[in-house]
Amino acid sequence: MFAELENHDLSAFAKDGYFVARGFLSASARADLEASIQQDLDPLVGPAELEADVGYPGAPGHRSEVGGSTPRRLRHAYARSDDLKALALNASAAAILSQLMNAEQVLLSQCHHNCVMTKYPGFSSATLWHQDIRYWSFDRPELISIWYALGDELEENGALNVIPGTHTENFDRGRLDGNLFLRPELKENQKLIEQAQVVELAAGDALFFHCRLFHAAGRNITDRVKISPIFTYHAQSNQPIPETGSDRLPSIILSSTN
Ligand SMILES: O=C(O)CCC(=O)C(=O)O
Repeated sequence: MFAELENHDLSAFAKDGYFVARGFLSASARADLEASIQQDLDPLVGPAELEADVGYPGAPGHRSEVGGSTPRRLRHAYARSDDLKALALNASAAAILSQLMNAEQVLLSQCHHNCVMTKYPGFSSATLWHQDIRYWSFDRPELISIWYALGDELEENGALNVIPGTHTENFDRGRLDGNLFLRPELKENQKLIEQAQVVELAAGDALFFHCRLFHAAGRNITDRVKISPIFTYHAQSNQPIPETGSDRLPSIILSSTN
């Protein structure tokens, strides 16, 4: 159903740096994914990152504090279950990526994202404004991630916010702090942040976004956990730089027919 993108989706992605494929996952695919992910959340199966590890606003200060064992992400999603592997290699997604990248051969990076993001009630943190590419090393900053909503994602449970068009802009180093987050105290950054939009997703939607798009997310103030698998892709012609963190594990070739 999603094998061919409409021209307006392609133009929206080129202009804004993201687009949403609505209703991408069926209810039964979501249920299977949720069931297999739940098995890895309780009890927690590593490798995982805890909220207490990141030190982001709202996170417990230490693993020994109340809420200190709250997961933030299950790492190595591709290798965790057949359901997650099938999602990472989804042929319709591959066809869309191929169009968005104007590339015949698209690969899944096992080194970046490749995880299941979680936001738990009570102990989740906010993520400040950043570009994912900031710690990644490829020939060109032209990767695309797909964020899958297994449940509805709204401002109150920590949906992503984006600043449309920032994937094409260049930002002076001085606008970013030591961890390469936008410095919110700067007037020019405040103007930029005023243009932010929340990307509300319904269960089953897939958000495709460029690795240079500035994005952020708030805490989950509802009483239900939010679960979002995310995978990152690059074209065959855009390889990781040898001996960097982007080259730790081999990328996986996608096929747009299966
Ligand atoms: O869900 C969030 O807090 C956003 C996560 C995110 O943007 C990231 O880890 O790169």
